[in-house]
Amino acid sequence: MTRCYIGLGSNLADPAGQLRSALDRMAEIPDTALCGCSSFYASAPIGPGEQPDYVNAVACLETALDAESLLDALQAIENQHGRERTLRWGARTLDLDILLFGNDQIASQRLSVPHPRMAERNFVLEPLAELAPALIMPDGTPLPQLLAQCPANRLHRL
Ligand code: 5RU
Ligand code: CA
Ligand code: CA
Repeated sequence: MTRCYIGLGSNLADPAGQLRSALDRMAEIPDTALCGCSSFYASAPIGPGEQPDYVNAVACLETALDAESLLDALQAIENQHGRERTLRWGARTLDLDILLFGNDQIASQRLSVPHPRMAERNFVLEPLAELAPALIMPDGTPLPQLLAQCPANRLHRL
């Protein structure tokens, strides 16, 4: 079994409801257990353009799937939640990112794990630290060190 951490985000159509529903669906992924979720956080949008505030969280899964099969299952859940892929980095009903997949480092066409920009995003690191405060990244960097170096962005626990 592989312990993985999944980033959840939504800023459209009842974001907290989208995250709750996504957690229910994630608990039903075959050969996979949902073993925890952080608090939900309201967070100012980062990136190009104007868009609504986000609700973000991080969940922990234990899975016997390989990373690509887990990605397939997560993308199916995004699609069930009406995810539209129009603008890159645009507002979305549901975004599910594989942040960490055990200690694997994956660079394939479909997947980059650890998530290549998680160290710059407090809306990822803060909820991850709530679940796993002493986590060590696959490259040996302690999570608390990433947190200390992460740019500030408006974020509060709901
Ligand atoms: C550029 C910089 C693009 C940072 C993106 C989220 C980025 C977001 C999210 C918040 C995006 C990717 N802002 N912006 N939460 N996703 N607060 O989940 F994250 S678009
Ligand atoms: Ca994302
Ligand atoms: Ca994504």
